[in-house]
Amino acid sequence: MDYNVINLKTVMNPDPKLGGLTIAEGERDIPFAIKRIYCIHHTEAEYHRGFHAHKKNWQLLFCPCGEIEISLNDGKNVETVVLDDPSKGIILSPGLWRELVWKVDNAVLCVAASEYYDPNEYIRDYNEFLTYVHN
Ligand code: T46
Repeated sequence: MDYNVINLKTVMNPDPKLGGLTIAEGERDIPFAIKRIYCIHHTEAEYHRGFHAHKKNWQLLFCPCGEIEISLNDGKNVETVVLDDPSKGIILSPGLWRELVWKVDNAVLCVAASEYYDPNEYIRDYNEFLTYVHN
């Protein structure tokens, strides 16, 4: 399936009370130039988001705080990746149906995207997605 789990450079402060800093550079750590970033926050545990695919948009997803399960579907197979560490990122190519499950309250999802927001670039109907990937 067309995704990659990557290790994001993370610098922990020598004083653990000061925490860490995680870095992703466009066209270096990730295979595209970043046009947009967003984050999803204040979501309660066991709630699901997503239920769509993108036609053009590449994305880096990572979870700096908490745990989020990402279920990916390419129209043939379903695979699940758990983001549970700030330094664990996932690069998603276009054409993957995704469902995201918040495993704990207030987990944060950070996303870097290759495209500006365009609602017409989303496929939000599952049958339309299957037709799209099988043609
Ligand atoms: C994705 C997953 C991981 C905007 O106005 N601009 C934006 O750039 C985005 C991303 C969203 N929105 C609006 C559209 C909706 O009214 O924010 C609202 C929530 O978006 P959505 O229902 O698409 O949220 P999720 O969590 O289902 O999906 C989002 C991204 O849209 C999507 O690209 O892969 O996060």
